[in-house]
Amino acid sequence: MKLFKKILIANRGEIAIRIIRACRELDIKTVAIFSDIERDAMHVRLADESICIGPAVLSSSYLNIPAILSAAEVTDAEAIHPGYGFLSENPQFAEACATSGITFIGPSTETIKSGGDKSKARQIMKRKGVPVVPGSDGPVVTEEAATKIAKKIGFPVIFKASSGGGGRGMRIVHDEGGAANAFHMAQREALAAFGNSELYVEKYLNPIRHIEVQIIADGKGNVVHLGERDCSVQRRHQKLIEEAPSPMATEKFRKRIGELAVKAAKAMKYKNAGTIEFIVDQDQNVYFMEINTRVQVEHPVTEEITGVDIIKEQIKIAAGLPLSFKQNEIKIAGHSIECRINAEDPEKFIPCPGKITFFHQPGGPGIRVDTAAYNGWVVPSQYDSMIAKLIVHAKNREEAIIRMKRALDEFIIEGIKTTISFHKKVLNHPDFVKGSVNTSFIERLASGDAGSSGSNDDKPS
Ligand code: MV4
Repeated sequence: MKLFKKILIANRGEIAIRIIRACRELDIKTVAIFSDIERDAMHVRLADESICIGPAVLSSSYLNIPAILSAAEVTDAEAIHPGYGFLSENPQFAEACATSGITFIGPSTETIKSGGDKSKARQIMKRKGVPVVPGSDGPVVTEEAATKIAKKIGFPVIFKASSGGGGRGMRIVHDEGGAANAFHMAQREALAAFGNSELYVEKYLNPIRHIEVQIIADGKGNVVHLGERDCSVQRRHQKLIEEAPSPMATEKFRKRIGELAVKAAKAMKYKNAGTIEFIVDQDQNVYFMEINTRVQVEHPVTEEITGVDIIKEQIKIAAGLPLSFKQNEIKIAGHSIECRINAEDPEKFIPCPGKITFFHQPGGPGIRVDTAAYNGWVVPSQYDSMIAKLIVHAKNREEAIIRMKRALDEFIIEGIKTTISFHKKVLNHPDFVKGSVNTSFIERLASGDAGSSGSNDDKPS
């Protein structure tokens, strides 16, 4: 029995190719969509069919809901996989698919909506017994109310946009004197970025690790977690390196955070694949931060250590199949690391689009490269600068680091600048080697200060 005859992929780049690969192995035909400037893109070549849906500008192409639905209709696609970014967490898109009789491969419109409202998601978790950082109960409307809560929980606090994410519409406040200004700055930024100025308040925790748990749910009551990923190595809210398992996690910790993630998923009536993001402080307290209602860039590290094909599972669940595994069948094997290779200046992280004049990707044991790049491809300036994900798998963290360094040495990309040399530096850094990283690691590295202060040792001093 075929799950679907044909799926349209509402995305581009490496994730479009990742989805095409899953479809091929499930004997499902694929439709690629592309913008005017992406006629020569690899996802277009690898799909069974392709449709140009408009000019390069996002609102006319990869964010153009009517054009994408028309493309699905004319090609007789029964389902749409949104990938990550673009329309993947847009409740109007999920709803429009349903109205057109097309299966949206992801959670329900309601779940996407609740996940997008960070203040509401926080309230749901609190009510269902998933720990949240001390803070406001729901949105805070006035600067006076925000200051009152801040004084109650104690400074520093952080004002966050309810529609936020990615660090925009966020302000850290160190004392009462700074509260009013920060409140209005955050409001203004949130309104400009998301069209919604609503804020909520949390105690600001630092240093922290960003640890997230992959969950998968079939909508029939089965919710399974696939362990945690440590995404603490990031710069200005852009993740650079992800790994699984977390170097700080014991079996006991994994069970604890995994059970919290399952509880969080159940609280959202979750269906399909999703990620529960947590903040973990130095005493290993775990707090719910956000839920991501899409497949994530870093899903491969979880696939490598669990053997679960997350994209295939998403498609099977969307087709109405129950999960084919139980929690006790999920075993963590070895260690996996992902380096995001961006077309950027490795020191200033400024995008560096242009023609790739030579391209050779690493291979051999334990190496996976998810990319849409090829020799002669022109990296467009209109889209994000990530051009490859280099993923390694080895039997433990030490060997995974050795393998990643070997793979980075083998990776040859000429004609544009990339972040390969940056990754080599991080992989040689004593704090990274120790697994002693937190979300300030890269900023401290850039200031020449990493390793000297504020490092998260995970042991009491
Ligand atoms: C926090 C926090 C400390 N305390 N919340 C940044 C992005 C947004 N999704 C939430 N973020 C944070 N929320 C409290 N109560 C610190 C951050 C944060 C961060 C979180 C994850 C990964 C990297 C980060 C970098 C800076 C700040």
